[in-house]
Amino acid sequence: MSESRYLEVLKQRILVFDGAMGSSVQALGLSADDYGGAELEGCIDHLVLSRPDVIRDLHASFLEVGCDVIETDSFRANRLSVAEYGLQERIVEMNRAAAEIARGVADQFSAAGRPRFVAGSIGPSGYLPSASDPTLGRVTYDELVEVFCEQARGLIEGGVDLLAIETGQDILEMKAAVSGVRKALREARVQLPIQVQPTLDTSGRMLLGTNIEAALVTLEALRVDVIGLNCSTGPEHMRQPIRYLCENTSLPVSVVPNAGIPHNVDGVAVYGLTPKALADAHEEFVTEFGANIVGGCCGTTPEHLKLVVERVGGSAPLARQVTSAPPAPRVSSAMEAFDIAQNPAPTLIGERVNSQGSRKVKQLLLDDDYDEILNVARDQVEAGAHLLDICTALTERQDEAEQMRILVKLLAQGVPTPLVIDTTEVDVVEAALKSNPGRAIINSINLESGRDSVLPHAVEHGAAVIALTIDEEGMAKTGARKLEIARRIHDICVNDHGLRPQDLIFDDLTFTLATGDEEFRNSAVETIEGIRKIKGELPGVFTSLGVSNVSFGLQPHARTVLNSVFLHHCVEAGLDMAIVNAAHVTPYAEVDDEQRALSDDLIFNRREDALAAFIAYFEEHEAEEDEKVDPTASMGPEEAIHWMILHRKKEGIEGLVDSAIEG
Ligand code: THG
Repeated sequence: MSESRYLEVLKQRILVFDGAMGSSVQALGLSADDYGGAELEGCIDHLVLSRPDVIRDLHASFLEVGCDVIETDSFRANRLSVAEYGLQERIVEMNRAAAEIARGVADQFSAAGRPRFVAGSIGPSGYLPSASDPTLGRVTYDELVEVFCEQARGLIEGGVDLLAIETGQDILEMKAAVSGVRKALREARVQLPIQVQPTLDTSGRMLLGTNIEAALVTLEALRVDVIGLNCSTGPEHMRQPIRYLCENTSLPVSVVPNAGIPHNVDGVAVYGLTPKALADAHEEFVTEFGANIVGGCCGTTPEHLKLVVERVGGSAPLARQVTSAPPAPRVSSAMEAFDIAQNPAPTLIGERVNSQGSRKVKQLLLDDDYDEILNVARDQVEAGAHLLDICTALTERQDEAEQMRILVKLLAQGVPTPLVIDTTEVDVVEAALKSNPGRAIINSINLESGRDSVLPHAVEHGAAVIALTIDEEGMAKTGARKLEIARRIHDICVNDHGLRPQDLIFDDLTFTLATGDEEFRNSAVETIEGIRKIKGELPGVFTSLGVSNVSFGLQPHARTVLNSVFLHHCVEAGLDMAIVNAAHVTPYAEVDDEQRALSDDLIFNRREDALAAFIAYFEEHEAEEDEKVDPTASMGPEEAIHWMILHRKKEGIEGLVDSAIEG
């Protein structure tokens, strides 16, 4: 199907949206009868049925001053928002009517070479799915998808040119809205652009704390067509975030501010921004930053838009810097965005919040002690984890998906870190993605399982995917086989599912070197070689590794040393990310020459007796290490407290303070 007219025109010229619907209607002082009776008074979305002429005139007033796009009177026409008026069974009818009215007026004003467009307005539900407050969070993601699908169905039937999901306050709800709109488009067998506009308060964050970087990453990953900001503030507070968007996305950017922040005068919201001030701001956004769409939200009148049209309407968009240098691929939490590949490498993925990798977390999950799991997560973040791997699989219980849902929701509010969803079950992946207000990483798929069931969810939610080099024959053991499998997975993901190379993270796995078995002695070398080949042959993809697998079965201190040296070589070969116990990563610089040499011999399989020599060294030095681990053992209480304060050992200090008090 050919690209939409709207997106085509956007390449040529700046488009001007209309001004306020809500505040314009309020200014008319309509009666209860106009709304269709006392019980419907104030329901602006119902006017499309009771007073279509009023809405038609409002649309015309903006088209007359030269606006290119009018928005349907349907902002709150979803079944949750209009339930208070008992209108929940008339959603499709209302939205269809809203779209037909706007379509009719827009067509009257359209001329050859000067199309006028209709944007189907979709506002928030009034519920906040990410909120911790259960009264606000009482709607599920799946319900929201249906709510917005139903609204979009009416708008599409009425003939809109695009869907505008606007005034977004909760990024998870915006995700659900995009999914709902997509579903309605699929069902109607049409392709229309989706424009998304979160709302930032004066602090630059969405209501639940999402900053503009995270909002961009999360929404762009959903493959929306236009991204921008509307409502809440005047243009002044939008300057920095709009500049950010223009510098960091190649999508068209829209900016639709209020006529300033309203003051309350005798119970009425008064918007003070003058038409000139709005036009000045938009001129800057268009000519300095490269915004593509401008318009007005609450408080903006035809006078405002008339001046905006005169100033910027129809002008050619700026060629933005970003189009020549696409920004680094990122993931996001509910709060912030992070580069997938941190510089310096590697990106650290905290491994502890894992029922299968930590006895403690396993017990906490068995006990449903989520608050304590949150503490484990916070410790990982404090220790330097950029991302958190989370796993809730337990053989003792059958509710992995439900525990995952609860945990994701808790972590989204409790840590600023994007999440890595570690599971082999597709329903668990789904539960996680539907409760995560960010762009997550799915861990993992392989050629044996997961790919065809999990990948559609990755696409739907814009998630990145860790792919293990495992096929029908099992785990690849040589660098060449690891590359061969990675190539197959790459082709399936990119060609069959439409993922981009940058959405793929290959984990070429390693076995432990602790057994000394002939069969596994080259495991580490082959893994390093696999990383080098994958990075060399598959441009744009990332690599990750569960590093501590290499040392399973060795003593703790020996493990941290071997992990550190192995990680060093992997990063040199091109490893981007590592799943580690963030609190126990020993910097390579702290590993001495003798330990490096012993580790290298083992990793690169250079000596027949490499494992024996490595183990012997650490057995010999274990006694010393014990002392190193607790130098306070030989100190008096005061000296010990002093040492601990110097070395920032919090638990130790608390313990000692307690015993000092008792003593
Ligand atoms: N690749 C990918 N995902 C993975 C792995 C991988 N997920 C799981 C695992 N491997 C990475 N996570 C861990 C978690 C814990 C440990 C190792 C890897 C670990 N646990 C201690 C042990 O077994 O000795 C247990 C300590 C305790 O109980 O507290 O070492 O490779 N994509």
